[in-house]
Amino acid sequence: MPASLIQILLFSLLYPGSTMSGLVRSDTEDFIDWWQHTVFYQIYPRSFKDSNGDGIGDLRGITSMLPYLAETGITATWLSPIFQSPMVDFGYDISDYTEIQPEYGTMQDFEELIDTAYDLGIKVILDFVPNHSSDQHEWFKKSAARMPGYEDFYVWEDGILKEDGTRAPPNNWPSVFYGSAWEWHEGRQQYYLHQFTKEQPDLNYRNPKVVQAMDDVILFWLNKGVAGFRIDAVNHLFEDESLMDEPLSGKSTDPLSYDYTKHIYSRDLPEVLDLIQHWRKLLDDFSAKHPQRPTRIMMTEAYAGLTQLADYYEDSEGVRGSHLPFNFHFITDVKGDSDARDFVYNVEKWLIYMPRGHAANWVMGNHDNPRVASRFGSASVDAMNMLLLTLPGVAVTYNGEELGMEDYREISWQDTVDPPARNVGEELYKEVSRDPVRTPFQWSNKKNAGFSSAPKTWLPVHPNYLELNLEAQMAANKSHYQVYKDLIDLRKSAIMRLGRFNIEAISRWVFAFKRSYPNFETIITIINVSDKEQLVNLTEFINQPKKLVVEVSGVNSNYHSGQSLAASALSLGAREGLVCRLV
Ligand SMILES: *[C@@H]1O[C@H](CO)[C@@H](O)[C@H](O)[C@H]1NC(C)=O
Ligand SMILES: *[C@@H]1O[C@H](CO)[C@@H](O)[C@H](O)[C@H]1NC(C)=O
Ligand SMILES: CC(=O)N[C@H]1CO[C@H](CO)[C@@H](O)[C@@H]1O
Ligand SMILES: CC(=O)N[C@H]1CO[C@H](CO)[C@@H](O)[C@@H]1O
Ligand SMILES: [Ca+2]
Ligand SMILES: [Ca+2]
Repeated sequence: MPASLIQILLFSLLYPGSTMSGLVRSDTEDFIDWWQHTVFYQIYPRSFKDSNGDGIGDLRGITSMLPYLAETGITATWLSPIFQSPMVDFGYDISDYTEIQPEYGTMQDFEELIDTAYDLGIKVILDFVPNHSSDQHEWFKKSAARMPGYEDFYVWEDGILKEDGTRAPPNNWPSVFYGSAWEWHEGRQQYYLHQFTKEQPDLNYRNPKVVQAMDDVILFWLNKGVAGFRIDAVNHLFEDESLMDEPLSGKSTDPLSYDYTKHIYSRDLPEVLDLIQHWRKLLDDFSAKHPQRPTRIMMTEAYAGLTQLADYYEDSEGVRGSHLPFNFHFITDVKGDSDARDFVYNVEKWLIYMPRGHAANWVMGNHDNPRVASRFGSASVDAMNMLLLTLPGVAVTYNGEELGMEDYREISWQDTVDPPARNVGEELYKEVSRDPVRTPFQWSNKKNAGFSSAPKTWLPVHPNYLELNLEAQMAANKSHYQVYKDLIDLRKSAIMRLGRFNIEAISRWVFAFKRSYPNFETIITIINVSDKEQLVNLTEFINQPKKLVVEVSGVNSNYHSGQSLAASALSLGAREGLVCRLV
């Protein structure tokens, strides 16, 4: 309804002081740009779709499935790394930032992907991994050989020569993936820093040549038509120049474990913010120069404190940085046994810290963490998608979560490929392995779940694919996929972009939130986060003599869409979520 939309926009211009927490609105932006209210669908390229039968997902596979995204109503996707890589960390170890990994295809395949996506109205975001390259990158080889111009591309140090003539690393910093963060290089006769695997040497951002080289990489891909970047591990970009030992955290007694030290010299340094702001400017300048394409944006990945993440959005001086600093609280701060207060608290705290005029974002999963069905139980899949997709701002979905795919925990040691899992050994690998969340996408009940025609896929397919797959969920009368799609449809309505937001814990186990705006029907989401059924009274929360009508209900719900409910005595099943409309 364009007429009412115009009314709404006028309203927000006329009444700029009205409170709309979590909603994009500032005095300078009188419209909502594409990235402020979109669903970013994360594709893990290795596991999405294999087009040539080698058991590994690839670009042509992705391109062939873009119509699926479009049909689902997805208009933006971010791809985990597709660049040339020895694949020690499955693409997060890049040996050439401007080449496509041959296993995934060619530059022409990539250009076709971008063109197809553009035609389907899908924006493509690439994963940018600036903290480290691969040790096979020519920059690293040149730096190791002290070639002029490259000597200081990486973080090199002599280390400590002990009295007995043996050598030790410069300090006690452990790598994120276990073991010292320093590796001795025979050729150069120095240690180099690697915050992740030893095949991922950290680039030295105190060297302006490195900053320039990475700017060139960003511009290269912008010129290919990408809508922006998701920037990996930003809080690891800088280290304190003193390289002092870090204080012990007391959380682990194993000096090789990442938990052993408090990372005060190797993480979250103030310089990180400067670099984020520098990249923002690069993107803004590019967008200004090429206004025919949508605004180019950055999303940043950092498991960091709220105040830091808020500064990424915009610092205390008002300088803007990341469009969307990932909000991982649904991954890190709520669990299967969290109650309604925990959810309400985690939603509110983000909105409280986020500076005004920015877009909230909610990440429900990624390729590093257990899937929703495994974190909250499979009964929670629909409720968690309702939560994700009806909150204000941006939602981030990891591929397969729309089907409620489950972790495959039974991957054998022989089949395990994830580096941190390989590092800790056969006894402990299951505790840290990220392979279970990276198994191939379950398209159908055919061979390899329709992912590949290969005799063996790079990771095994979850055996539950015979029942749990897209084809079955499309054919069913009701399924996780259809709930997800209904929610995406609902998001298109103006109320979901503009509605003011209010959330409350109704009881210990049930919380509800509403999106409301004058002259629009209010949308209410109600979620029971526990395992029992009970009655709630929503009269006070609704506070209007209106009828509650079901808009979207979950797979196991007794309610169907269009059904009228008594707000004063609403029964919710275990782990049930409901999205309703007040009419
Ligand atoms: C869908 O629902 C109809 C009517 O309720 C029923 O006859 C049909 O068998 C259902 N189909 C599936 C695939 O469950
Ligand atoms: C629900 O709450 C309202 C307002 O507090 C109260 O008037 C009403 O009696 C309650 N209804 C039931 C069925 O408990
Ligand atoms: C969520 C995410 O992208 N995690 C990545 C962070 O960076 C390391 C090293 O590049 C990767 O291994 C993770 O997958
Ligand atoms: C509506 C409601 O509160 N339902 C129940 C959800 O589950 C918990 C614990 O299993 C019950 O205590 C709640 O009553
Ligand atoms: Ca392939
Ligand atoms: Ca670094």
